[in-house]
Amino acid sequence: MKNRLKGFINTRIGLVVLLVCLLWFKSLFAYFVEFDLGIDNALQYFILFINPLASSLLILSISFYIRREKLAYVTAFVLYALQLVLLFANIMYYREFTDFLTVNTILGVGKVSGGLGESAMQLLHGRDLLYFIDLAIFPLLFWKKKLQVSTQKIRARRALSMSALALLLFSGNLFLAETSRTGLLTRNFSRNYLVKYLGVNVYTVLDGIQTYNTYQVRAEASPNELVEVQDYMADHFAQPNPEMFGLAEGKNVIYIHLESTQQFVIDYKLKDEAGVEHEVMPFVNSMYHDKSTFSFENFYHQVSAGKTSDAETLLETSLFGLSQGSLFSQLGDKNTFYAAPAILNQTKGYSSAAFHGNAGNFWNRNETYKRFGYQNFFDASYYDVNEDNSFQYGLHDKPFFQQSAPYLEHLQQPFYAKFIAVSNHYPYADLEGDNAGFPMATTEDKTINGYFATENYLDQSVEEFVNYLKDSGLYENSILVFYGDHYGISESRNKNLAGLLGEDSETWNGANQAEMQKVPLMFHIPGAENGGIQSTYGGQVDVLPTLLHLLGVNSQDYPLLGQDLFSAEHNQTVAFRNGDFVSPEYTSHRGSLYQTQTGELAEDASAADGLKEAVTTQLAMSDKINNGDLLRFYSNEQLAPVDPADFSYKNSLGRLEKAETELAGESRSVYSQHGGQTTAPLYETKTYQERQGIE
Ligand code: GP9
Ligand code: MN
Repeated sequence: MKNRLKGFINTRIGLVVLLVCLLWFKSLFAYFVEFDLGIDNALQYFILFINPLASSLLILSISFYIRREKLAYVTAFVLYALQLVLLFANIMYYREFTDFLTVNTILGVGKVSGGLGESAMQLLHGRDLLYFIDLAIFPLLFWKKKLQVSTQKIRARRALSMSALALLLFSGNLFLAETSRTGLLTRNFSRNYLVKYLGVNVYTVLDGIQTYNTYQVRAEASPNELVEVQDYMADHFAQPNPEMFGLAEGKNVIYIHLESTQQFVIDYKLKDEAGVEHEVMPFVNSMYHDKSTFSFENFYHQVSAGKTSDAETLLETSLFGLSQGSLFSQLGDKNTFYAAPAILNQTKGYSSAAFHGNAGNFWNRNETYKRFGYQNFFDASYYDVNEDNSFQYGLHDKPFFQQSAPYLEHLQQPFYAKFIAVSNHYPYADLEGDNAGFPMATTEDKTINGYFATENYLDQSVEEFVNYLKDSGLYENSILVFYGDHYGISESRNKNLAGLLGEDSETWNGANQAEMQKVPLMFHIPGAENGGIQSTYGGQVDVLPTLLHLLGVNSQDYPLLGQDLFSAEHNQTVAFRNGDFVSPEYTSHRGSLYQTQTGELAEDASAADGLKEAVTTQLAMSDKINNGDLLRFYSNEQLAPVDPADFSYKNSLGRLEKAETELAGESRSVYSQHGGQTTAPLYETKTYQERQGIE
C-alpha cells in the first residue's frame, strides 16, 4: 500500500494530485481557523468543503502541457507556491482588516489606510509554518531521492481530460453556489460570499476581471465629459424653497434606514384570523402624521440589484446605482465621491458615523464609506452578536439600536449618523422567542405572511431608539430622516399581496407594480410646526439636495443629480433604475404607459415620450459619472476631494474618547454633556411579550 502510494506520487499526475490535496487541506484549514465565513447550513458546508478543488486542479493541470519533465515539475511547484502565497496574503490581510485582498489593493491602486507594513510581523502566528513547511520538505525529499522526477510522458489527451475534469468540478461548484445564493455573481454582495462559495482563487480572478473592466472604461473617460455633466446639472438645479431653507440648520442628522419598508405599510392594519386588526407600524405612523414631520406619500425607491447599497448611493451621493450589480461592490473602493458626510463635514463641521450590525465588508461598505467621507463605521465587530440575537444579515434591530447608544453618545455634535436596520429583511422569518407574537398574514405566500411581523418588530425597535434620543437629549437637536430602501415584497409576489391591499389580483397591472415602488420618506424636525403629508412626486436621488437645503447648505454647485423636493422648481418625473418612470400624470412600466391617477392604460402610448427621454438622460448622466469616475476631475473651492487613507474603522470608540478628552470643556458629545457619564442606562428595551403585558 505504502509503496503503491509512493509509486503514485512519483508519477506526474500523482504529484499534482498530492499538491491539490495539500492546497485543499490548507484552504479548509484557513476557512475554519482564519476566516469568519458565516456558514449557515449543510449545503454551505459542503460547498465550502469542495470549493478549493476545481481551481487548484485547473491551475496545476497547466504543468501537464509541458513536455520537458523538469520544467513541468518546476512549473507545478511554482503554481503551487503562488496559490499558497495568494492564500497566505489573504490570511494576513484578513487578520488586519477582516476582509479579503482585492486586486486593486494588490496593485496598490486603492490605498488602504495603514497598510500592513510594520505591523505585518505582529500578524504572524506560529501555525503559519503549516502553510509553508512542505515547500522546504519537498526539495529535501527530491534530494534524498524519496521523490523522483518521473520521465513518463503525459499525452495531450490526458492533459486535456484533467483540465476538463477541473472545469466540470467548477461548474458543479458554481451550480451549487448559485442554488444556495442566487445572484452570487451578478449582485456581488461581498468578498466574503465569493470566497465562501468559490474559494480564494476564483474570487481573485473574478475581482481581477472586474477591476480590469473598470479601469478600461475609466481610462477612456475625459474631463470634457464632466463639463457636459456639469452643464446638465446646472440646467436642472432647483432653487431652494426659502421657507424650508435652513429649517434644520445646525441640527444633528439621524438617518433611520427602514429595511425593505414599503409605503403601503404606513397606516396599514393587518387582520388576524379572528378578524382583529393590528396596526403594523404604530410608531412610524405617529411620526408620519406628526406636525413636525414632512412626510412624502409619493416617494419612490430607485434601486436595482444593489438594493440597500444602491439606496445608500442614491441618498448620500444623489447619483444612481449601476444598471447591473452594486455600485458599492464594483466601484465603491475605486471612485471619487462627493457624498453627504464629506459635504457636511467640510461646509458645516459635521462629524459622521454609520451604524450597522452586519459584517463591514458586506456590500463593500468598509471601503465605500471611506470614500464617502465617513469618519466612523460601527459594523458587526463593534456589537455583541450571537446566535440568539442575530440572523444571516446580522444583529437584530432591538439589540442593534440599543448597543449603538454607547457609541453614538461619543460623537461630537453636530453629527451625521445613519442607522441601518436589517431585521425586516427577506425571508421575514419568524422572530422566535419573546419577540414573536405579532400575527402572520394568511396568504399562500410565506414571505408575505411573515413580512408584517418583522415590520412591527422594526417599528418597536425604532420607537425604543427614538425614546432613547429623547431621554438622552439628542432628539431636540436633531433632524430624523426615515426612509425605506426598496421593496420588501418582490413584483412576482404582488398578486398574492393584492388581496391584503383591497385590490383585485385579476386586474393588478403595471401601474400597480410601479406604485409598489413607493417607500416612506419623512423628515422629522422637532420644533417645526408646519409639517404634513406632501404629495410631491420624488425619488431617492432627490433626498440629498433636499436635506442639504434643510440644513442651510446651498447645493447649487455640487455634483448632484437630484432636486430639492420642497423646491417650486422640482421636476416630478421619477426615474426608475430600469428606465421606467412615474410622474403625477403618467406611469411607464415595462413598455406600457398608464395614467397614474386612474391606473388605466394611456390612450396615446407615446404621450410621455418627452418624460422618457428626460429619464434616460438623467440615468445616462449618472452612469457616465460613475463608470468614468468623472468626479476625480471635479473641483470646487468649497469642497476638497476625500482621501480614503484618512479613515480607519478600527478602534473608533477609542478615537472618539480621545477627542473628548482633548476637547475637554469644548466637547459637544452627549457623553460630555452628561458630565462624562454614559447615557446607555437610559435605553429601555422590551420584548413583544412584555409590551403586550403592559399595554
Ligand atoms: C445587509 C443589508 C441587506 O448588510 O444591508 O442588504 P440588501 O439585501 O437589502 O441589499
Ligand atoms: Mn435592503
